Amino acid sequence: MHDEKGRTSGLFHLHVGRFRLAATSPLVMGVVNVTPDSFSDGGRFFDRNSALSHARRLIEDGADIVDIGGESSRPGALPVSEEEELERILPVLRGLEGIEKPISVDTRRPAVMREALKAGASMINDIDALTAPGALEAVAASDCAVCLMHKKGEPATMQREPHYDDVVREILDFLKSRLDACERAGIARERIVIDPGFGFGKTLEHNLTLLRNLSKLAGLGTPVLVGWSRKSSLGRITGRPAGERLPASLAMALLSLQAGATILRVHDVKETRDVIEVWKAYRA
Ligand code: 9MG
Repeated sequence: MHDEKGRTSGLFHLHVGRFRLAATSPLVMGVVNVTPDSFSDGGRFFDRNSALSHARRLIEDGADIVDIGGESSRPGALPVSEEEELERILPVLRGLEGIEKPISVDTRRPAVMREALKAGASMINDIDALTAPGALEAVAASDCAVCLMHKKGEPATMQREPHYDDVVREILDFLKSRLDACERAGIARERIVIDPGFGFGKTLEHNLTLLRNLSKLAGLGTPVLVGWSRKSSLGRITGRPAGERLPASLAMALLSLQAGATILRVHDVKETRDVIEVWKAYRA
């Protein structure tokens, strides 16, 4: 982890259900979208078998955590029903039962959280940072890890001229208040990671300002997860479509590590692992 000056402060321990991730090295979270409309993989893993083989492939490639999502949160995406979300993710979770890596579920619905945890998930990745009524309780009642992400607005409209007076201050204050809410709900710090939510109600400039100030988030003393992989900000910078954003994603992975990120949420696990090795060699 990094302190507020960006210095490495050694081991961090993350308590993820039955797993303990003690890392001297950053972690990779591999993405499995079980959605027909994901911006970055065009819904290629929508059916159960493709999602399962993709999840296994990510683990072979070196993912430390696999994140499964049944509702797209790309800009412009509309919500799906709770039933639909459960129908998408539960068969995948059941198919991964017994796998020796923690499985995270990307959801903001407390009922989905509870079912996913019963079906073997060890982590909840919540783009709403447990603000839905009952979400704190659903996580507190288990021993799963949780990712608290900042987002401004709703996916359907969040990229329509987002505005902040001070983007870094607002996001720090929001994440601090969610950490306090977790503490009051009895969710131990060792179970929590925080995330500035790149691209969630943020312009390219907001994202870059946050990246330059990531060490301030890391200074909260909780591992920082970031997701830049294939995002539209990278398209804004390079002019390339989602399928051609791997080099830009890897560049952002390296910059994020240098700025204090400890978990990288990515589509391209094998390539990202190489970035981590390069960064570690440089730091050594
Ligand atoms: C679901 N999802 C899409 N992008 C994400 C990001 O940047 N962070 C987290 N935690 N989840 C994300």
